Amino acid sequence: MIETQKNGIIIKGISGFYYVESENTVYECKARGIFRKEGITPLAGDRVKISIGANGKGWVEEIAPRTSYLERPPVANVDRIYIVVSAADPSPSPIVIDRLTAIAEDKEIEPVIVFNKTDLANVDEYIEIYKKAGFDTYTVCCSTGEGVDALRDTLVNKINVFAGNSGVGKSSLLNLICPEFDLKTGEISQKLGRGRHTTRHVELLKLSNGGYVADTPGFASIDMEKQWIYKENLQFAFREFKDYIGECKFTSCSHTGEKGCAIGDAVEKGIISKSRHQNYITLYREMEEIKDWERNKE
Ligand SMILES: Nc1nc2c(ncn2[C@@H]2O[C@H](COP(=O)(O)OP(=O)(O)OP(=O)(O)O)[C@@H](O)[C@H]2O)c(=O)[nH]1
Ligand SMILES: [Mg+2]
Ligand SMILES: [Zn+2]
Repeated sequence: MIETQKNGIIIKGISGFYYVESENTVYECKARGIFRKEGITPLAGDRVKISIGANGKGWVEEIAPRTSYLERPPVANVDRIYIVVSAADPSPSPIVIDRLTAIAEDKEIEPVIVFNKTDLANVDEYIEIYKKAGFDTYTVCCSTGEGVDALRDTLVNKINVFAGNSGVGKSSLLNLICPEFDLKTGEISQKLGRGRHTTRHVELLKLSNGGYVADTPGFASIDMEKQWIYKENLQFAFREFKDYIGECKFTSCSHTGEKGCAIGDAVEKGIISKSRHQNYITLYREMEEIKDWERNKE
């Protein structure tokens, strides 16, 4: 049998089939039984070696070690999470942003914050918070197309995931970035109420200038529930805390209001934003509630 070996990337997986993109061709592949035996599920984003038979169908033979992975949505080797926030309709929710930045940081994925719908309201107050925290922020407007070219340039040669509340304009933005994507937008059914998502499965879409993007379904998009962070690690998921960790009066300081807390002092001095610290406390309390057995179930 004639077999060709190729290197590629899984762009989606549907009921046991993996679609692997290699040199601009997509091959339908199955995974070798060895992966199941080893408890490995191939994911979108996996860099793989495939063999292609004479019929053009392939087998996933090898999966390269992952540099990162998200559980929900399941994507491997994500370089950046673009957290899309709309200036209005829906208005920005700092707790959603901070939850997503914390998940990203915990997984060593770079969070980037994108403010959309700038035709509807001013976002300066939020830009200030996130710039101060040390994030790259971008301002775009799908109605006017403003800022889209600059954003597109940042996606090149990377695996990027777009996340954020339903209705913030993720799909609209991706359609402007690459019109061929032709993603459905604005179909949140009024009749069925909130929470009905227009975007459903994970698929990596290839950008014409190299790189991939995944549009993820709305609401909080990246599901926190299955991506818990240990409360002890949460401090490291707030990058602006870094210089102060280890400087508190008590070595066991949780930075949630203890006396002599260096992070609390930096908040008082206005160096760290109040809103970020408040959300850190909220997330810390949530993490405290999670028992170890809950983390280990599934
Ligand atoms: N005024 C205004 N409306 C916008 C802008 N961008 C997107 N919209 C509208 O916002 C609505 C929601 O946009 P979508 O792109 O579907 O939002 P989404 O984030 O993909 O939503 P889900 O798929 O449900 O997560 C649509 O009706 C868009 O036309 C903008 O810059 N300004
Ligand atoms: Mg969408
Ligand atoms: Zn402290």
